[in-house]
Amino acid sequence: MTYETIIVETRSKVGLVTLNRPKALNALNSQVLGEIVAALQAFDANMELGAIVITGSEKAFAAGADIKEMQSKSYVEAYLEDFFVGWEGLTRIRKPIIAAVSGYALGGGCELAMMCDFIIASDNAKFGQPEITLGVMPGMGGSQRLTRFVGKSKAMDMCLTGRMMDAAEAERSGLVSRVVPAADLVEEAIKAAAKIADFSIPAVMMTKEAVNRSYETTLAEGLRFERRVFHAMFALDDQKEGMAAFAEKRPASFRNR
Ligand code: CO8
Repeated sequence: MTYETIIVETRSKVGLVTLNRPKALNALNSQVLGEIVAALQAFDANMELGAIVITGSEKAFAAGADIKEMQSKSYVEAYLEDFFVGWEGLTRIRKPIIAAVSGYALGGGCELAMMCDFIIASDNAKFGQPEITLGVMPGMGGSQRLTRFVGKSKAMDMCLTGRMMDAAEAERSGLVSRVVPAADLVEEAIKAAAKIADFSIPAVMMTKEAVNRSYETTLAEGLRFERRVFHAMFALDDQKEGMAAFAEKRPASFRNR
């Protein structure tokens, strides 16, 4: 598949998607949606790869859903096409996805970052849900995910005032896992992804599934799920190798089985 709005590359065992609509600050239109989901599905199916990074430009990860594309949509059109439901494809990717965010991550851009498994931000990153300033509200998960990540008070503040959160506040609030200098962002994210990709791919995928389950269920059910998946891991060759390597004081060599 050829892509027009994103750049798709691999770096060793890491798949890298770079949003590439610089004139529109990487605004997310339906073409971007289709291309990102297709690229991620291809990475997910490629067993040479163990983790994925999504990034934008230094000025903008993504300045939101494409306002010009949606401004004249009617309610019936939005409803019938179930506008934006396609982004759920991203949440079905089973390998870990890191969002490497520099500059603006606004509206759908912030929501895209939150659909990833964790966010590494550059020190110039700015997160926001400014939809209220356009007469609407978040539509790609912001009212739900932001609230779970930073708590009700901050999520209400962000969604109701439309103010932006800088990288330091985002790290303090738990929205991002780490903040790095802007110049190092992509390399740091790739380094983190490469570290993940060197572990056992099935163990990594099961771990992602278990952590995500914590957002979908009760603590008791989540703990039960974790224990069952943990038991299942004893069927992996990689569990035998990882534990033998520890006991033999040597690095593990995972076979991804
Ligand atoms: N959509 C379309 N075009 C955009 C967007 C966007 N979200 N953001 C920026 N652009 C375009 C601008 O129109 C401009 O294009 P042009 O040169 O043709 O005029 C170009 O990108 C550069 O932008 P600016 O000149 O505005 O750049 P500045 O550096 O002055 O400002 C900002 C940068 C502050 C990021 C500013 O561009 C801005 O405020 N952008 C809009 C941010 C925003 O409101 N985002 C939320 C959009 S709504 C959304 O994401 C969720 C909708 C969910 C709906 C779900 C329905 C089911």
